[in-house]
Amino acid sequence: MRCSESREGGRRRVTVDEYVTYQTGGFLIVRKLFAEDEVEELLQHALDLLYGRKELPGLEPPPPDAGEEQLMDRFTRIHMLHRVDPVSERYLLHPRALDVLEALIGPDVLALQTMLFLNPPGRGGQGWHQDSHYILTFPDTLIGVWVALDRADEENGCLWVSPGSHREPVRAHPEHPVTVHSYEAFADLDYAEHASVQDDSVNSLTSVAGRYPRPIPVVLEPGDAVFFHGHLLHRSHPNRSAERWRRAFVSHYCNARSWVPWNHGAPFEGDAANGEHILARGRTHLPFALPRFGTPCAALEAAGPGAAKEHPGADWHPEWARGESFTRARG
Ligand SMILES: O=C(O)CCC(=O)C(=O)O
Repeated sequence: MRCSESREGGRRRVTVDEYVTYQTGGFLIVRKLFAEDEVEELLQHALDLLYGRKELPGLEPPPPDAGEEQLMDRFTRIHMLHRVDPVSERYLLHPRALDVLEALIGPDVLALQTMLFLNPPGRGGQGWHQDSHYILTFPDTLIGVWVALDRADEENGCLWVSPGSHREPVRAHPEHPVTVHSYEAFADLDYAEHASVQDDSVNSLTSVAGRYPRPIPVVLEPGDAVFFHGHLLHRSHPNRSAERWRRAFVSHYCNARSWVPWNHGAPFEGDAANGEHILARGRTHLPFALPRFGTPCAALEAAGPGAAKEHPGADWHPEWARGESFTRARG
């Protein structure tokens, strides 16, 4: 008997082949992670925020006379919206995403981060980088989930990955040598010079990616997702299409028993920020946060009835909507 036969229905179960694909290549494509109506909701939400039709605490509305160019320039990505936005919290804690995460990095899953990408024509792009360079978890169990809201392909700036490169240690920024790896323990681990910079001639991770088979574009239809390892070298190019958007909803998670000295650049008490991040699945001996908007998840189950009402105050930071890469957001 397969052990999964004894479990309840309705889950997005991961096959052994999918698990091995993730472990081997450092990424796993899951088609139709979000349903059509869910993608529609997120697309509409993204545009409502961009055009100022919906307001959220900390997200400054555009001036009433703002033209199209000015609106497009407002942000190409907004970080950590789930701290102030019930819609983003709901998709961060989406049960199908958590089902897959439970198999890949679980059983205990901590939800850390959200990014809403807009990328209209001519905008966007980020050079080679490893996400564990920015989001620290000890032991390192970081994983990203990149969900396409528009079709994402080479023309409009899809994600590119370097298959197998997740086996590399994480390279830290020279000015921030705190990393998941101890530099003292390595004989020859170099720093990442200009990580995330799109100019390959200055970004030292370009040559690390070059040690692996050719990078591949991750072409996705709306609702499809790629789950990718925190060490995987990946990048994107600007949207080169004439009129297609490239919108995406991206979240990061780690095993809830990892210690997380990271709060996206915002202050936290003590030497770890676990208490700021939501326990999405399973259990943990470490602190965790409740969902602020009551999205069902393990944190609420653990805290018992009534816990959803006890939201702490919002601590979202306006610079999280400046559209820059998250290089500045260490902490
Ligand atoms: O979507 C992009 O343009 C870059 C996304 C990325 O690098 C990430 O999610 O870590």
